[in-house]
Amino acid sequence: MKATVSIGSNLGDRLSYLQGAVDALNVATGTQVHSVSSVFETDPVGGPEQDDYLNAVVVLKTILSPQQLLEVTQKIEIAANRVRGEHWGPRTLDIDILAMDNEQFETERLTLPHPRAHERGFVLMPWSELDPDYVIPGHGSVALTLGQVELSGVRKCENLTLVVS
Ligand code: A4P
Ligand code: MG
Repeated sequence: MKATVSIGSNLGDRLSYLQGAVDALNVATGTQVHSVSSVFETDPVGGPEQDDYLNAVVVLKTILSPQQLLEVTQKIEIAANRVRGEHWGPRTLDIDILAMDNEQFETERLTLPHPRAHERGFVLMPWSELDPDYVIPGHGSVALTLGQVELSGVRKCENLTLVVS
């Protein structure tokens, strides 16, 4: 399956947390990183007043089920979140599963596609670099959807890059 995930950080060494997520996703059993977007600095959306995020999107090849991939991403978050304070406050690392192939379902633990992905510039801008023609189930293509959201708070960081090792 193709799985697309969003990674974000707004606490501590943000770029290192994102790079750590890429590395961990690549070495996890059953997943391999296929491509990684540019890094974007983004105004926080929702939540309490907090610092700007770094956000990126990663496309994976995986043999895991959606539930198994969620377990992997949550373990990676926990490993990076040891210094995390308030639950709903700023976070060292957030990994959201945006979509997996054409899966469309809602359970208590997992909703695919991610219910807010199609309305967020910080998700759609990096996603459109990697997979603009992908049709988000229940919405439109990533490129089309990107044209319908506010992008003023999303700035590409030309001097920051993530690598796949
Ligand atoms: N869950 C359900 N579906 C999914 C999915 N597709 N991927 C459940 C991942 N998790 C999913 O997530 C809460 C629960 O959602 C999980 O236990 C899982 O079972 P969480 O990561 O513990 O908490 P959260 O991320 O704080 O909550 P939530 O509601 O997912 O927040 P969002 O929507 O992820 O928003 N602004 C900028 N600029 N950049 C950001 O990255 N991120 C957020 C978090 C807010 N504002 C932001 C950013
Ligand atoms: Mg989350």
